[in-house]
Amino acid sequence: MSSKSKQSFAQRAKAHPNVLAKRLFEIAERKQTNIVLSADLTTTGELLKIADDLGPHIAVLKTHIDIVADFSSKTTEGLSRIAQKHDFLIFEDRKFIDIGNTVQKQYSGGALRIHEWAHIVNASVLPGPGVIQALDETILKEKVTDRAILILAEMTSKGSLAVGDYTRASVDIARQYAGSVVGFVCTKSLADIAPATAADEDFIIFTTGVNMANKGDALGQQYQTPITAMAGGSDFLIAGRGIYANRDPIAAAQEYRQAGWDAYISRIKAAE
Ligand code: 5BU
Repeated sequence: MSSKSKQSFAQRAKAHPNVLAKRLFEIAERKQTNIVLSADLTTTGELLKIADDLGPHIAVLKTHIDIVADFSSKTTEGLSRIAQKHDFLIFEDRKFIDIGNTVQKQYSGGALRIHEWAHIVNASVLPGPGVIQALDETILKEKVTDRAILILAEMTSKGSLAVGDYTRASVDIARQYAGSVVGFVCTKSLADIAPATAADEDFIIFTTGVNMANKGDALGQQYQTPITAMAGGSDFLIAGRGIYANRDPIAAAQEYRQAGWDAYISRIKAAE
């Protein structure tokens, strides 16, 4: 586990050089939640309803905007309005993975105009560093301070090839673009596979595949619990069906929030 994961979000907010990372830690601390809701709903109405209902309990809402059947500018305008109302960030799980030239068009243009409304996006470094350079350039060119990138360093699906050298390369490339890359999507801390090279390095660990009731699904998804994820060095817990597909999504969100926050508090207490 990295030494930063033993510090509080408030301490990390103070020290972090990236404006969006600071804001994320401040939101988490203010709302006492490290839950990222993976809102994989397929209509605008359902997506906005879950965002509004669960907004008070989450730090970030993660979208797959291309699965929204009736997508229009109303979808993202609605999301941005609700994000402001409930004080959370929006993360589009786009997994950019192409040559830089294509990725810039996918990020800022097209039908989805992701750069306009998503605070956070993610990308795979399978194409090499150019994909991150392309996103970083767009962020710098627009002169905005509230946009950031996560590198997809590992995946939760059975047989994932995002391991070993690929994961190490993810960390190397993150260091080259540390102005915009604020962390990783991965299953655990990467400190063992790629130890920090600077004392103040603070990449944020987002962990998908978090579910309190199931071990996986029929299509290769593999789950861990909020407790195991936090013990492994995760900072933010990404949960989808465990929350939105629950009979009572609000109660489920509260339960995940409590479990994630308790695990966070015990981790920083143990380090004191
Ligand atoms: P679930 O309903 O909690 O299984 O949803 C998990 C979400 O996280 C879903 O949107 C996936 O696309 C996403 N995900 C993942 O499950 N595993 C990964 O390695 C990555 C993303 Br990267």
